[in-house]
Amino acid sequence: KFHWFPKKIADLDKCHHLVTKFDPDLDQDHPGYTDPAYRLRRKMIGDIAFRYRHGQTIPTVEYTEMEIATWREVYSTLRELYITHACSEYLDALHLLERHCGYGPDNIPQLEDVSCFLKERTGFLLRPVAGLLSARDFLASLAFRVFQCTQYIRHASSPMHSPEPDCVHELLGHVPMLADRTFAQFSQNLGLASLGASDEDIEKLSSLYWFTVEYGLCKQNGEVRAYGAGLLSSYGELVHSLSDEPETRQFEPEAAARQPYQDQTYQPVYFISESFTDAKEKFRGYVAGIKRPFSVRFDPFTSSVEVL
Ligand code: H2B
Ligand code: FE
Repeated sequence: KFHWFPKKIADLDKCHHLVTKFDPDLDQDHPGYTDPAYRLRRKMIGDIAFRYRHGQTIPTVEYTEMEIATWREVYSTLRELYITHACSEYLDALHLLERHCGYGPDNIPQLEDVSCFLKERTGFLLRPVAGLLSARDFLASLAFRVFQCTQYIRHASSPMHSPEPDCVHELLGHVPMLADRTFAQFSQNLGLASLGASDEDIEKLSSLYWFTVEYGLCKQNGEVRAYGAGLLSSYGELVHSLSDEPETRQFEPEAAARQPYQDQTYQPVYFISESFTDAKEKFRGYVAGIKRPFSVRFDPFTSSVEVL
């Protein structure tokens, strides 16, 4: 007996299980907890995600001056750091996004435009989501080259930090990397490995996801650079990760899958990959060790998985 999982891309309409951790309505430490206007705004934007079905155009959000000011502050601060801290794949994609997708300090890009851009680059699509998704649903969508993306922005009182994913994290952290072919394939492989997996394996894959997609570092021309979205969307941790404070280890999937992770403060340890190709190859070996009573194959012509 194994867990239900989506077999075709439209099945992702059923992968919408939110985790209430960090929810501004329930978490007293959330910076928006005592701000009813913020919580109302979140409901309006969240409704777009609840109503969304696969294949529809993602509705535009007219962001307010205050929201754009929050975006501007993060964008300008991070943009300068990227030059010395982000990997080359990230920088190349960011330039394209600035040229073709409305990326810049004065505009919050629209998910529909970004989704069209990614579709042409790597076949990835975005779909709106109202908050933190369960790991199982989140990983399952990656199997179909779909990235579930929040559309609201963090609270104005803490532009440099958000306890939960927001559009700054998605658009500045994840999107540029999803435009890279090798990284996109790595992400999809992680998703495919999660389909129908045991709860225990989902835990391990989440941990792997955490130390690569969210907090990964890589080598580049003798230097270490960041490619993880959690780093590229957080000024403080981006600087910290490349300082000599934290412990760093060579990326090994087995070790990353077992390493406990931190979602409250900076990571105590980071894993450094030689390259995305290297990470992808090592991950292939890891997946071969996951026991499932079936195997899956993605059919790109129909965007569905065959169960073998
Ligand atoms: N949900 C959303 N909306 N965005 C994420 O980046 C995210 C998620 N990451 N759910 C997932 C969980 C990740 O932490 C894993 C796979 O556990
Ligand atoms: Fe993320």
